Amino acid sequence: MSADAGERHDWTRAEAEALYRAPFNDLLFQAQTVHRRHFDPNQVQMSSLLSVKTGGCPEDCAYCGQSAHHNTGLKASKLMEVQRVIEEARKAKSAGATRYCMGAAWKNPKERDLDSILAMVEGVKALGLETCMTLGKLTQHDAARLRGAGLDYYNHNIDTSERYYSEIVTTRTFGERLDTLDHVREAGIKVCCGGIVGMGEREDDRVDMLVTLANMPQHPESVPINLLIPIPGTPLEGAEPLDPLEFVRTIALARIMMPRSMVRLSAGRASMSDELQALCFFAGANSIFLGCTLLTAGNPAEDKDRALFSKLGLAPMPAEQAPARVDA
Ligand code: SAM
Ligand code: DTB
Ligand code: SF4
Repeated sequence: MSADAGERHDWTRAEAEALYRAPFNDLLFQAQTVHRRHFDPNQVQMSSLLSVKTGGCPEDCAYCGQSAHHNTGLKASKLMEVQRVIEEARKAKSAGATRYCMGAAWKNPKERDLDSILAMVEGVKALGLETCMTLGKLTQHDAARLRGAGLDYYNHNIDTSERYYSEIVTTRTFGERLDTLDHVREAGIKVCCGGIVGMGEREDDRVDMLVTLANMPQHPESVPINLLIPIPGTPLEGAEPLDPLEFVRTIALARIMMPRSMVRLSAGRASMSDELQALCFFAGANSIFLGCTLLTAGNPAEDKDRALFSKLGLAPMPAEQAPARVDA
């Protein structure tokens, strides 16, 4: 792939910080200008999520209600039947989703589960949906098999800065996350990689997270920016809420630094006002999760999103307009 003239991979923290801290109107104007250069500003891509294996996860991510290390009262489940996953994907497609993202609360997929996982990818793809999976750490071999089944995207977030990572997760390292992302790229699967804000991180952690993403040899095709959903029983249940304008600044910086990526306004929309979401779309977010449940937590109901889209004059983005840029 050849990077276009506006795409950079050599951001310094100082440059990124200066943008992040610019007067709000200057930052949003620049983000919207970059956005319009690459996208129809009134179109938003819609993905739907399904947890195909919930809870009981051996990792200790401080934000997550599915970790076995926290007492959140969530009941762990086994891997879902393939046919049920395909049924759920069909419903999401009729609701307007163009991409289906399936998540499992694993450290990594086990050999005994791979046949079912590959069958889910094949079945969902056969419905005409883009497929995405998030299953934890992958080997090169796992990634190649997923690609062979037709997997379009793999979600694997870096979540925060390298500095703050060890305060959020102790059962794996930031470097292991980057290794899996390399395997995904090498296999020719598109990368979905972003993070969470509102976890008590500093401003420079938000900036550094975006510098890490933007300086990858290829920008992730999808960059989910999640606002922490504080889940009772997790270490972050009482995290100090982030000023919403800092969230908008994070979206704007992601848009400017990764001009051709889909920036997804991800977890946390259920607690956001219409006005805040409108500002995020203006700042360059152009993708959302559709449907009233994320993996385990709530998301706005579809009729609420339809009403918001109508008020803002937004339309769903057809699947083929989402940039496909992997040389496989
Ligand atoms: N287990 C896989 C992994 O960690 O890669 C995939 C599932 S994990 C739930 C996917 C992402 O959801 C996390 O990386 C994090 O960014 C986001 N997430 C999880 N819990 C969240 C919460 N309470 N609030 C906001 N985002 C959350
Ligand atoms: C991502 O960055 N956000 C999604 C998706 N990738 C897998 C997940 C959000 C999870 C929110 C908490 C929950 O539903 O348990
Ligand atoms: Fe497990 Fe993923 Fe939750 Fe971490 S974020 S505890 S890896 S399900």
